[in-house]
Amino acid sequence: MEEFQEQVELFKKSLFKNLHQRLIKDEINISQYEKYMTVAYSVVDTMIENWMNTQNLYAIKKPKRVFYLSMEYLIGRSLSNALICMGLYDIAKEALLEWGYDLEELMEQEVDAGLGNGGLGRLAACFMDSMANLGIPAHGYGLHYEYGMFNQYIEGGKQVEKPDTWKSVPYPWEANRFTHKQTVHFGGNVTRVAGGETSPSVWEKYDDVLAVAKDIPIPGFKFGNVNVLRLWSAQATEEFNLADFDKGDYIAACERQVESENITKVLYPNDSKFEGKMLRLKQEYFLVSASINDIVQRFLREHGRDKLGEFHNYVAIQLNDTHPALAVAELMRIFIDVYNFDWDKAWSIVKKTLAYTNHTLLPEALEEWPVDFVEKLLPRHMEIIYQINYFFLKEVSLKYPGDVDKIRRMSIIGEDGQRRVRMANLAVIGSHKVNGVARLHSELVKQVLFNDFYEFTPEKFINVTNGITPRRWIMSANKDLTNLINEAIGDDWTYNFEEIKELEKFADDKSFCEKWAEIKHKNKIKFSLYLQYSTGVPVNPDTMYDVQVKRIHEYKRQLLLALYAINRYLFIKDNPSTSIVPRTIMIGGKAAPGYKNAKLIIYFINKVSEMVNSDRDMKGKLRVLFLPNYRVSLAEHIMPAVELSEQISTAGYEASGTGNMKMSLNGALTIGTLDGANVEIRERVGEENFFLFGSTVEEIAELRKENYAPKNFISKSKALQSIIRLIDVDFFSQDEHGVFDFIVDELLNRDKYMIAADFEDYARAQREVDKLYLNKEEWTKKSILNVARCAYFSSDRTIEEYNKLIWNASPVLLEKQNG
Ligand code: 26Q
Repeated sequence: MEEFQEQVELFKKSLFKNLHQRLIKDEINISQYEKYMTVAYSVVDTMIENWMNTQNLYAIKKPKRVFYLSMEYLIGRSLSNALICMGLYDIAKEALLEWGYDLEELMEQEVDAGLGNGGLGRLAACFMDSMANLGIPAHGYGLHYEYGMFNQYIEGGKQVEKPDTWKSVPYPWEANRFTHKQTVHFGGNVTRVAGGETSPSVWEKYDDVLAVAKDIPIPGFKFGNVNVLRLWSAQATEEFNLADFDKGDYIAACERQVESENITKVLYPNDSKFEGKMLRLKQEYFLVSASINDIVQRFLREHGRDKLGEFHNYVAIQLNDTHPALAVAELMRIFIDVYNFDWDKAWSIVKKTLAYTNHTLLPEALEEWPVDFVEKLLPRHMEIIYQINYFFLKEVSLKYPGDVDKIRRMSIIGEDGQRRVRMANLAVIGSHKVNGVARLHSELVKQVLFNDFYEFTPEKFINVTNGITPRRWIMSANKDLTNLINEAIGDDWTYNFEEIKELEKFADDKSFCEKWAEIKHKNKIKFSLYLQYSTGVPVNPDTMYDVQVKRIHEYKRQLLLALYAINRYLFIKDNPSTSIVPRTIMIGGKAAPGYKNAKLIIYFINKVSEMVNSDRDMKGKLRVLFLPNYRVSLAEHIMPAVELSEQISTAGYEASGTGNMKMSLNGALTIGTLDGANVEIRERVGEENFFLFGSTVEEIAELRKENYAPKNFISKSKALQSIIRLIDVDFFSQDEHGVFDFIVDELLNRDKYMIAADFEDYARAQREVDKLYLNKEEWTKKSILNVARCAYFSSDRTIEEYNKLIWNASPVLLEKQNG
């Protein structure tokens, strides 16, 4: 206790020091944001020593290092997580209290670092956390977008995008590494020095852009390790400015400066469709070139030029989807043109260094860059890609002589129509391991997406099921549940998450169950207060919280939930005196700005919401809400309050999903299809603790083969007929005749994602949900079992698997800090 009070005093000192010296303020007239910054700086101060010690330790030990390359990191806020990792949460809370401030209130001041779209970006952030937690010598590389994921507003029911100005206030969590710069080349031309196709070339007359490092510290919890996420920011070079300015054309020089700095201006906001914009290609190469050069330079510093042939023994590079796939060509270029390795030697090192994670089966999301784009921007890389392809296809045709179709399919260059560079083929060919992100997904990767490659090199293809970090998603987001778990089973689970299984013993403990249910209810109240204050919308915590939050996409079938909401609406209308489990259906998520159908779905949900919520017959029985601006910080508020987790994608389309894990680990029950990681969640929690519905992957394939006609299913469903009729007669769009025609037409005539085929079974599963909800004890028991049995979905487990199956790095631990 005394020690605690001492630490509180120390923290207070640190607060005052930072307030004075960094914010240059005294205690009068401090804004809320300045108070938050004062706390943040004080926490950063405590991390700096571990940060430097960790990096120095790595430099001394010279271990194999892991480099994670990703175009996206959806970090969200950092304060709460950092306090927990540094063991400072209660200390800071008390210090602030004595100063007269509320920590939780100040935490709300922090902006989200929203440098990602959705699942893939959030996964990268969870992985950074777990790598630090496990003491793996790892570095993240990404881009420092000036504008991250847009802010979503709903105006007249429609999505409106506003820029995310997260950099308009000082951001305390990054260090400006202005001496750590890399120069990235674009354009120019290539001349061969001597020799054949595999010998070095000289790339010249290119334009240069500087990549300046901004480093974000990533603290672990179990040990004191602090790893670094390095984000590159584009800056014009001085030399090239000078040349231009000397010519006397000041404006032209400024324009070129602005153009090069545009590279890291904005995150592309689409997460499920490839958009072949030149600026995006520039971004991808900018990340790749700056990072790979940084990695090679660090290697040379640490191991020397003589060891370069053993590069792969000290460096593992993980490609987060194909977005950084140019790393294959960039590494080859460096080994061949700069260090004069012969082709075969270089190629063998590159393959042993790189590994690639696939996150999607959607054909429209696969990156295929027009050859003339790549040629223009990266002439030397295009040459190398041709050469890689030439050797690879030679091998393929040795194994399958005369199989021209196979060779056409496996080529890096797509020849139909405009010639394109298939980044997925490049990534597969240049990697020693390729993984999917859930068991089912990895099977489909092998059997469908990359079947030719799988048959060619089966040992290359593996599964590593996704996970989420329990630090942010339980310990930080759900502090009351964390305390209850600690009371019951101690805090071992916070260091070794498998220990959460010990909770299972308490699933039949009546008093524990009551406390568990109480906390869920408290979390529901908290969320309703948060919503009330942030959006002005009241929610009744005595209704079931039925939630679907994720990016809006047709395959995720938010429309299925909206149709089901109408179904409940109609039931209540028709049976006004029948009692029904009261529900609040909440749907949240952003639509890519150019994705018309997704935007229409948002509008539709909002119109249904208007109709339902204004109907007095629905009072206390049904509310439908669209939650605006779903993002990491909102996710942290809602996860602890969810009771029913909607994971209802068409089987075979959701690679994994990670929101499903977040909800389950916060005690929600899942209603879901056999898609992505749902399959594994259900397997682990037990089928009796999961509401399964819908067609399987095989059944979906069968339906497609037989020319799926939604009308065959609609004709058998009175409910669907009534719902569609209501939409068709403009019930939800009375002053806008026909706005939802597209939805009606899609449902009746195409129904690409087979909503009609799954609707009745979904309604059946929802009846099971209602039935169970009436039995509060049973529901609570299942909720506890969901948490107790989901240890597998910790990203610590995921990272351990990546390390065992792909990286083979050894942890280098700073002295134990917690536990
Ligand atoms: C590509 C080229 C040009 C512009 C944008 C893109 C682009 C950007 C982001 C393409 C895809 C993405 C993001 C994909 C994504 O988030 N996939 C999700 O990854 C999660 C983590 O593995 C899975 O859980 C989800 O199932 C999957 O949809």
